[in-house]
Amino acid sequence: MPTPSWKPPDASQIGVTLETFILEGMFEFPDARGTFTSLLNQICLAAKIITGRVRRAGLADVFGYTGETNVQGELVQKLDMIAHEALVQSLRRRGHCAALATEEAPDPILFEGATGNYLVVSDPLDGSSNIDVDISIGTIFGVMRYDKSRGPVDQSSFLVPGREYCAAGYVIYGSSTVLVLTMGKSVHGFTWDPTAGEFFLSHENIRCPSNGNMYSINEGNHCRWTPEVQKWNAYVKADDEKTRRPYKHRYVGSLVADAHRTLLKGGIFAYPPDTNNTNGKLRLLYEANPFAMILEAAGGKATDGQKPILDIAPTEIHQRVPLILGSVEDVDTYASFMRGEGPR
Ligand code: P6P
Repeated sequence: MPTPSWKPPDASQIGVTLETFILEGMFEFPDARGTFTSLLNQICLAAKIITGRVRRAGLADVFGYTGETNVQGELVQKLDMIAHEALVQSLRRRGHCAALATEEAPDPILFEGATGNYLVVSDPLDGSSNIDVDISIGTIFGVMRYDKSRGPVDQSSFLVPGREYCAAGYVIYGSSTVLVLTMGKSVHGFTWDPTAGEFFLSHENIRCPSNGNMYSINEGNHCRWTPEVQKWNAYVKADDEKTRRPYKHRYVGSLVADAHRTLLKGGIFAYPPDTNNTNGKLRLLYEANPFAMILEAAGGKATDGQKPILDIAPTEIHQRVPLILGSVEDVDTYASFMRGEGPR
């Protein structure tokens, strides 16, 4: 990736918008022109629409519930549907996306007449239970190619391992709105500047530290974890200065917020299986896979406790999976406990 000879004094590189970055091939992705770039720009447009609605949720009567429940049996927040619709409309527009699978719809949404050979998976608004209390939420997405020779698109078209995704990203609506994107080789972050109406490069070539001193898990589930997870939990909380323990505990309860912090600062995020969620709680296609692609491209790791998330062959578009992600050393230590070999 060309390193600019001069950098502006401020954090963002004025002039390097997300579109420029893609068009100038800075993602080292040969296809990042034409339809692929246009598809990413449509996702970016949806992010702009959603961030506008999120930022004034309290003023625009979009707090609260629609009264419906989604395919997961979860109460649908008004903003969930607004985000879902923004994604559907922006992706339908250009015809590059053949179909979209999201958490808010039981079956994929097929875009009739689309000529493009891409599919998109998304959680349009992750963490929406935090909307009414102004805690960071986010949009998560993945892009995969669709092989037209395999016939008309349907659910089975989406059932490919995350290793085959050609792009993945998320938008975090936090103290600022940041869009983080990878095409598999590098990870970059773009911060929304409302005065310019653009995402500007602000986090160039994000790398996940090889280890950290924070762990992120819902401690309230302790009694429901397996003995192996409980032993790992005790390990990270034990007092041992030379291994940076006890780790600090940070848990927002919004995957995008917890995973974004772990990507930037290192450490580990874990949503393991428990007696309530025997396959974990998070969704493989549109939560775990996008973050796994991002963490691996940034030098981190993402597993189900043992094997890489990206190698899991999906059987159902809404299937859940245990998700352990973060610094390589911390994820490996967790895995050693799952094998019953954890350090003493
Ligand atoms: P729990 C939010 O509802 C979500 O889907 C993820 O964003 C988050 O990581 C997880 O659930 C939190 O679940 O059981 O800890 O409240």
